[in-house]
Amino acid sequence: MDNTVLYRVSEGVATITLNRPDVLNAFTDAMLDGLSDALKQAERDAQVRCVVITGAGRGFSAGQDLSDVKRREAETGHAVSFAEHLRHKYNPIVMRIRTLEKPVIGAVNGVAAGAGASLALACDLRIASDKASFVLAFARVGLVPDSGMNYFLTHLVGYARAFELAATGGRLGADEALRLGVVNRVVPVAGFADAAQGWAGELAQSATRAIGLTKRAMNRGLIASVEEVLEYEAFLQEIAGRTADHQEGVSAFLEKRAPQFTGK
Ligand code: LHQ
Repeated sequence: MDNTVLYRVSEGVATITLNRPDVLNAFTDAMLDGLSDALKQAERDAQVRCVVITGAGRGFSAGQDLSDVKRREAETGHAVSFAEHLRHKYNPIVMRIRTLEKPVIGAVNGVAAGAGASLALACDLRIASDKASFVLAFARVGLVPDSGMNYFLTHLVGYARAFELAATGGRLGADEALRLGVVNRVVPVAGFADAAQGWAGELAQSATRAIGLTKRAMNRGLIASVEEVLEYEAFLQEIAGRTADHQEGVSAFLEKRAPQFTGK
């Protein structure tokens, strides 16, 4: 992993920091590989019970590094296949975030544009600084939204609002994002990192196995029929019901004390 993506684990929380602050953490191939590796590491490490993705400096991520595309085209003498680039680099990252059985928080410290905004929306939860914004930059450069944006934004805000944002390439500020339900929380930029870590810390102390299963259940819920969801819930509850955390949760309730969850 090169230093364009930083990875740190502390008290059950893996923090992945996109680290090309001079260009608002725009993505190069190496950085996308680094992000993918970091997510794999967080997935494998049983100590990790919550993941935070954030950006260094004043941006979250400005999406694809557009100069990098131009540079590669100049070097090779032929056009980069965007379809292949998405299939091989961005899409697997989005799927990894969605299938990772641990909560993933997008800690949107500043502007999130293009595929950077898609990445933030792929996370399960979002906390934004009051300086953050979402820019659906795709239309501004003559492209369609990608990296899951057409799925995530339409589900979050409905078709008409999503379409308007995409078609105009407009900027959605933090407060408006909160009002529309695009982010869960907005906090002042001064205490932002601590607020994000605090929230992640709470999740990392909870019954994280059940939360991972909840993520599976809700992702299925977005696309399945009521009947299928009911059956899937029964299947997952069988698993959750056999966890140590379920036993601990019930014991703590009956003994009128706070539960001590281990994520097992
Ligand atoms: C950048 C970038 C950037 C390079 C800021 N690249 N340098 C997927 C697969 C395949 C192909 C194509 O695309 C995709 C998906 C996508 O992500 S398409 C969308 C790509 N992203 C954009 O079009 C966003 C471009 N950036 C912007 O519109 C602005 O920079 C935003 C609105 C994000 C922020 O504006 P400001 O706060 O005014 O900052 P700035 O524009 O001054 O940027 C700061 C620096 O970062 C600047 O460099 P400089 O040397 O002048 O200081 C920018 O050139 C650089 N930068 N985004 N994507």
